[in-house]
Amino acid sequence: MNTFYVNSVQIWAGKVSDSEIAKMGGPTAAGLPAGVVPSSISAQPQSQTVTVGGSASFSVVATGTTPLTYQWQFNGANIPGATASTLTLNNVQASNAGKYTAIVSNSGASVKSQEAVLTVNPSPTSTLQFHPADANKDSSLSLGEVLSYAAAFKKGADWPVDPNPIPLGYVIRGFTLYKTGERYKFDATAGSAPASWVSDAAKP
Ligand SMILES: [Ca+2]
Repeated sequence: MNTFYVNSVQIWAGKVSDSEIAKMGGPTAAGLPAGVVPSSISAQPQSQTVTVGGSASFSVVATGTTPLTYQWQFNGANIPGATASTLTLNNVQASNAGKYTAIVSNSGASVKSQEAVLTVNPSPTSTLQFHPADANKDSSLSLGEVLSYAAAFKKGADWPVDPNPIPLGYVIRGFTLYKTGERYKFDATAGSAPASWVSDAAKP
């Protein structure tokens, strides 16, 4: 075991000057304490395109003397709590589209990553808005509509609206919506089709 002796301790009342630091053991050319490697980014976050409701993930890889800290920004503003090397966005909405950057810092430097652009595509609502059995597209499933759909399913017949062949889950969903009041609405947050069509009791 090594033994260390402290033979002098000095306390400065004011700011320590570069020349004073130099006397204490030699700074680097950048004015950093000896041995500190400034943070630098070795892998930049990459731009991505996702569909509404999907997930996006941005990562940055950095080197330098630890500890390294991370702060992600969205369109130049800090994202609260986004302080890991990877930023994951779930259930992405159109409002999440924009520029993402990471700021990586350590005792030697604070560096900003390149911008990664998140593009958010709208979901194909033209086909998802209505249950395929809703022939007149009035957000209501009549008994006649669900029976016609079920009959086509039984026969294995093609239905004018995709998906084909008709999935059993779509038939069951149609009957469920009919039984719970006929009115329904499209709700992307409820899951993917057919779970995305939910009963809409609020409508008359
Ligand atoms: Ca209808």
